[in-house]
Amino acid sequence: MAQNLTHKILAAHLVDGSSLGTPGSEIALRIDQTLTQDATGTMAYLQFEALGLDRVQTELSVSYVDHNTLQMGFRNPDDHQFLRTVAKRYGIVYSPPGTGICHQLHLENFAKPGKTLIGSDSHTPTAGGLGMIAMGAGGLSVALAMAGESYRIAMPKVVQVQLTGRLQGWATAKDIILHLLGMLTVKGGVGRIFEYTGPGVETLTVPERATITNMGAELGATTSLFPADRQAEAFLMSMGRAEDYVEWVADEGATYDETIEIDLSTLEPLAAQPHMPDRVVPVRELAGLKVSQSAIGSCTNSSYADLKSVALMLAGKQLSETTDLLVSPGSKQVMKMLARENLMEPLLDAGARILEASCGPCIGMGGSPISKGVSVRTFNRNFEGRSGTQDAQVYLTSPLVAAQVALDGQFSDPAGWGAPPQFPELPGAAPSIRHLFVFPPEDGSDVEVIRGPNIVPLENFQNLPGTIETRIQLKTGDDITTDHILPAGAQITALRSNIPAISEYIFSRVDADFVNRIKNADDGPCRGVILGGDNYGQGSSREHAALGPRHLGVCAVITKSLARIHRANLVNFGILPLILKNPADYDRLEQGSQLTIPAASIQPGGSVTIDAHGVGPVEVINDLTATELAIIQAGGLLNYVRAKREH
Ligand code: MIC
Ligand code: SF4
Repeated sequence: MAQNLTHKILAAHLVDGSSLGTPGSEIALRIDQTLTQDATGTMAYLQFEALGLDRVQTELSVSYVDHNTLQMGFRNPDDHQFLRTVAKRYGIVYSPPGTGICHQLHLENFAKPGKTLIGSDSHTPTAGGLGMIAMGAGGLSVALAMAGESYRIAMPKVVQVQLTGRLQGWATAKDIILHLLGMLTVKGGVGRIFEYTGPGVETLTVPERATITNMGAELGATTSLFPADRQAEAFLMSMGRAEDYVEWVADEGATYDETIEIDLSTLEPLAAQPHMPDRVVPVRELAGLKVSQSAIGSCTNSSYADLKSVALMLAGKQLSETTDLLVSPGSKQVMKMLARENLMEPLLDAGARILEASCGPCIGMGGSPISKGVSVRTFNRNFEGRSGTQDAQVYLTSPLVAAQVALDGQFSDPAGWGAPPQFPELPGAAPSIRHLFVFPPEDGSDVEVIRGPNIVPLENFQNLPGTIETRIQLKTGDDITTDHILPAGAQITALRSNIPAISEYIFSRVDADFVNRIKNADDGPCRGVILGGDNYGQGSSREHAALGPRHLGVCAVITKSLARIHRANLVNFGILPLILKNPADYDRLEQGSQLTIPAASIQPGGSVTIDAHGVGPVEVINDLTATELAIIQAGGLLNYVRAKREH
């Protein structure tokens, strides 16, 4: 039978007894590659160590340092040292701070068509631009994949995104994904994989494709992918990796669960307005809006072609005196290519500030906008407060739009911009930076893993009690992001390897009293439940948004619906994800409502009745598999796997 590309790659990685079955059923996959970044990686490697193996079991595992690169005290440098030594000890490739942003580096140096990758960062699907199944996961899931365990997910629906035509004028790849976000919203991709097909695909280079697969994460999608075709071959050749090319395309006549069509020639420059990536409008509608800052880069739009087109636009011009321009290149390779073609000079001369090749302003590590400032960013997220300035207004656009508004100091109608710069071709042979990665020795058994004071040992969690007696400690609205649960920013993110310390910030921007309240609850092992709305936990893969609440004593989250990675993180740390059978019960329950949850009666996929004191019975369902339920009952995945491995 004719297969789509998603099914082909998944089928080649199915672990015994598992079948592609129907959407929603559980599949277990062999994982070829893993990646971590520093902010989630320290925990992932502590968890890997706890499994007691001598070496990673994957074909390739890479540890990138790109989030916490600021060194304003011992914490981040200590983390880097831990990551460097732990990588050498267990057979992991180490990418030092400043080398680049994990997704850009992985695409350029390690991604391979037809392979599977999981990464402890939600934008891991970026590598789907090169024809692989690349998924974001919590750090513990990545640790288990490094230990050779299969990765279990609910089989997603496969959505065909049929592209026809060719981008025109100032429209770019970014506008394709912004268009989809406007159409489908941040919940539209949940339980789905987006597979791009059709004649429009051939017109897009791998870096353009990667911009689209990167931001598929904002749709809530499991992942997105493009075929590995002539464009993929050209990209790999340019990267000096021609030998990694294998053709991976869908069969002729393949079928899909759903289809969306986009005529590329009809797209125009778009912008996502504050504070959600799906609040998309045409740029022309924003004409006249003053812009105080423009920021180009992040894992979404920091490729050679992205920055070259900006350099060409800025050549011989100067920024508006009221607009700052920050440029974060994706990798040192990108910087070398720009330098080689004398393209750094136009950026510098125009007045741009060139930052390190790291996440930087995208995660509030410097580059915060002025109070109430309008910041136009080529990034993928514009959640409130994420820039570090609580009342800043962040718009997401393509690099071309971000460069134009930096020149003009305001938005204007692209119809008046004249001819767009030509889209840059990939260089025939890009200068390599391979020697900057630290490759591990064959045998790392005598390498000492160095742990500074910022590396705090893992905590042991108890089993789930049979009956949970506790109260709702917080009631939240819809679309709560992991940035709401645990904010980013230099001060907080530096505590990622110290759970007791970082837990002090859980929900700090939503309800400053939350931590106090839950700490003072005298409810025994379960100190509280969170009541959420729709799409709870969307955004980042940071498992700290589950681990922190667990440390504080949260034992269940009751919502209308949950985002995929966060749901998995809750399971990994033994927090019960329960779903209201009747969404209207959300309105009946209040913060402070006392609950009795008969946890021992919960069956996989079944329903139970919670006694909400003073409110009455509330029915909740779950979509847990038998294994997931057993994991939660054991107090989390680490307990579960250790017990299994001992038998
Ligand atoms: C993000 O973009 O929010 C991050 C920071 O890259 C996160 C990971 C993290 O919180 O460490 C992500 O997207 O998973
Ligand atoms: Fe880094 Fe931003 Fe990409 Fe997250 S979204 S990996 S913080 S550049």
